[in-house]
Amino acid sequence: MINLVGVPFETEANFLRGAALGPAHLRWHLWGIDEYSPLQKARMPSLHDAGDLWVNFDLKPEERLDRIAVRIKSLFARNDPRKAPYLFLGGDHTITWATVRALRDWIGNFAILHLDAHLDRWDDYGGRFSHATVMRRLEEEGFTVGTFGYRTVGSQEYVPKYGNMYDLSGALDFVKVHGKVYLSLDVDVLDPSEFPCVSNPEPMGVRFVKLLKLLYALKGKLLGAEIVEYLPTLDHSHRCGSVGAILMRELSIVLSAT
Ligand SMILES: [Mn+2]
Repeated sequence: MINLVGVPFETEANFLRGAALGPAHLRWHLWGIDEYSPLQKARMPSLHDAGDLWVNFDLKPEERLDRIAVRIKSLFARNDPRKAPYLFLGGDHTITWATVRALRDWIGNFAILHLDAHLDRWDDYGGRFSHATVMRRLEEEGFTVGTFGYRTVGSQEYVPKYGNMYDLSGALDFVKVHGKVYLSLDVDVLDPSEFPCVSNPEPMGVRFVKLLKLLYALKGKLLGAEIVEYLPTLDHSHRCGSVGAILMRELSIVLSAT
């Protein structure tokens, strides 16, 4: 079994909007695909769905995220993340400020495997807490973050100690060095030809099949995971939702093998 939690959160800093609709649409698209994975020769584990964590949109992003973290920890108190890992559905990437701090309070230190077209290491991008600053804030909090698949470096950003531009090579070495990791998966790491429904599309991305191969190699190495930055508002043909649902299925099977 794995635990599923939606975090329908987005700030106003995103170029294109709609990430808050991600959890509802990913659940809906799950109805449209088979539970059996021919790729892993396994069926999706049962999902314990805790629903979505809504918070007052009038609050500042960091206040909303603190409240989300408190609610995540109350879920952990009922369903221990060490017994059945959690899969969080974003929401924009700012949610990681809530998810990983809640998990660290519960299980202690771990590193973050961050797959993304972007470094998310601006100092200020529509404020100190947004999808574009979150990995910098987490490094300031003492987290080790390895970023793989990025294709751009913003004017306030730095190239991280761990990571690789354009492709995912080195990600497994990062995991070997740091032990079990939390996977923070921004779907814009994929090439826009395969997944265009994102806030800030970047060309020269990762092919879906390559991402799946990395996920399969992460069996037994994940403490938890999140899928963020899917924009149903751009998904007029529902092509991204079906890719997202398959990603959920494949990742759930990998997580349940932990
Ligand atoms: Mn991104």
